[in-house]
Amino acid sequence: MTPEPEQSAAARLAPMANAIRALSMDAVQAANSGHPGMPMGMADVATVLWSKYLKFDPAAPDWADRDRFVLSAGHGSMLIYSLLYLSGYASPTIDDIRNFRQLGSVCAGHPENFLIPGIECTTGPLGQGLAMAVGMAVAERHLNAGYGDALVDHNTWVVAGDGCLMEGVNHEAIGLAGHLRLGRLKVLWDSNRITIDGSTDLSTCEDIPARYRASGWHVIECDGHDFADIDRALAEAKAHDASPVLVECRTIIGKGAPTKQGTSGVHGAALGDAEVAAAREHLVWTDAPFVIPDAILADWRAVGARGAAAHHEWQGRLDQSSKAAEFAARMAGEMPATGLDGFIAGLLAEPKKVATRKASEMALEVLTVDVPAMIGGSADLTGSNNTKTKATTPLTADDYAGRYLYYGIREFGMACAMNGMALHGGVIPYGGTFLIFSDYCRNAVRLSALQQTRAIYVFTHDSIGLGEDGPTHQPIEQLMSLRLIPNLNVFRPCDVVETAECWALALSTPNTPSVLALSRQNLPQLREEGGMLSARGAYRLRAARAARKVILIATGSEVEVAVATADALEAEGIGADVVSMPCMELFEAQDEAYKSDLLPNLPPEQLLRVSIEAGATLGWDRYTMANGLKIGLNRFGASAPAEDLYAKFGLTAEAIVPQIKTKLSI
Ligand SMILES: Cc1ncc(C[n+]2csc(CCOP(=O)(O)OP(=O)(O)O)c2C)c(N)n1
Ligand SMILES: [Mg+2]
Repeated sequence: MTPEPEQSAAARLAPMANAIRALSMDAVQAANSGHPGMPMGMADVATVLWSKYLKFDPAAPDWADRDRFVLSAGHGSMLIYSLLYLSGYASPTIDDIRNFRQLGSVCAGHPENFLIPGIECTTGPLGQGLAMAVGMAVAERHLNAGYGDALVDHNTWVVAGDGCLMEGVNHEAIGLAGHLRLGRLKVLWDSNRITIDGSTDLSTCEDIPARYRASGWHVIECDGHDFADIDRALAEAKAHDASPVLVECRTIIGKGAPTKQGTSGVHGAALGDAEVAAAREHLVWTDAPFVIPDAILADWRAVGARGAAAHHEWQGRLDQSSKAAEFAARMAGEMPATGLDGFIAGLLAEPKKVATRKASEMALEVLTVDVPAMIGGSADLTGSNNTKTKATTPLTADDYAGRYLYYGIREFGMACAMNGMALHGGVIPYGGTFLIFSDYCRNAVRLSALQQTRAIYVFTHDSIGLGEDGPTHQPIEQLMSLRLIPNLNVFRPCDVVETAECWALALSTPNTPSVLALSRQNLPQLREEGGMLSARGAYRLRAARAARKVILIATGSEVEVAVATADALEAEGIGADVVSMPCMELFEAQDEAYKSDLLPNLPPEQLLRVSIEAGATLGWDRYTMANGLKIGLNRFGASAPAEDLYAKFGLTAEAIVPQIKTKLSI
């Protein structure tokens, strides 16, 4: 094909870009809410990218070898909605765009991956889109190492704004990407030097290209409104795959809005009727809102049709491949059979007293052999999180086939990358840090839940039981606060058997992320029977022997305390059930009959409910009820051996029994 002369390319591309501008300003105007500046400013760059460089097929948004396009600057959602509609995806429709930001429209305020198949990830929390793209690029290289260029050979393109580059997580993300030499990652920086408060001069004088270069990136610059220059920059970006690439696209925010462009006024407010009319004149756009002239739409649809051939050829290669079935199963996220049942049977025959972090490692030794999709890692706490197994050799720039990522001390970057990997598909990421530092990556954990990814967080050192490191390292409120996040399963297993069960459960929910809160200290094996009891979320570990007066409900390391408390009560003729509750979310999902059998609805003087968990007690009343007893810790811990701390803070049978007797008026 002979290249199109520059002049005619620009003549074709300019109206296509203006279609994005028109849709964006009209949708924001109709909603009287939204962000026109970013899509109008990046319309020219996006048009060149989509019409020439991005590999995609609107008829198959889930085609495994498509390029990934991440709109990290998620407030500019009208950019991606416009691109998807114009290039011919089934969703969104023009009516969805008309109803931008309204109830029922898939065109939500920010792009949501669960509403539109062509949206790779949910963005809006600045910085995380780019950081997720790092994970997507990792997954791509890893799968390429396993399945070759014939099946996996695509780029991850990102549009990021000044805000995405300013967020702290950007440092973590680009450091990791540079170190891993992720040459398939191409970031297009919407360098308009404007944020909400005004010029970026107000808050930064950073030399961003120098920072990227120092992190191992290749940096290219272009005029983001000169089609030929954009084309040159993107050609270079695509060709360069020795390292990740940053393309600084110098743009004017709100380009096309004659009096407001270049100012922070176009960032996040409707332009207003007068400015929209002036922009129409300026852009020579005579059509009514939401009407795209046939010729321009045809050019866009031709762009959309471009990828069908590549998709078809790829399908042919897949059909010929001896690994076709395996690849399809991997991309579908199917779980193979594992040897976990046998492992648990071994534990029942020969009980083990180990920390649950160690128990997790034991389960992982089995799982990572049987589930090749699992990619482990830790934010520099590998030896403490016990996340590395024999099967998971390091994933490095020199060996993308590896399955263990040394994330460095980058908790947020790690969690974002895990989301990106899970969203890419074909891999199941798990990663570790201390539970206390879950706060460092909390918003990414939240996005795992919102985006319905199977990311598995291994959060060890889950209470004051970690001991001597003291209150800075001892989580108090983290456990309960993670339970506040919808669609997140928080597991806190009490022993080696429950830990294995919780791992199996975490792997079994492709649309729900999991947290495994694990102990540093050794815990006795309390489970004597199999049966995957953790799947119920809570179950009766021990039934009362004497007449039942008390139900002790505990999680994790405090189940041992509950058992000791029950023993002491039974010795005095007070019957006590012990309920282990490794996962509140799964228990909540049980039917009423199961719930009320486990926790009968009786007044406390007949049946006292007691919760025992070494953390914030707020929320436990859900199970103890108003007049129950909540044993926990509503203050910071202290630096001392674990046993001394449990004694000091009253997390012992000796301290708990008298309180129960008082409550029972015994
Ligand atoms: C983590 C986070 N903090 C704050 C915001 C609110 N916010 C949305 S856009 C924006 C400014 C972004 O500036 P830039 O990326 O340059 O976008 P532009 O104004 O150029 O469109 C801010 C602060 C956010 N979405 N996410
Ligand atoms: Mg900006």
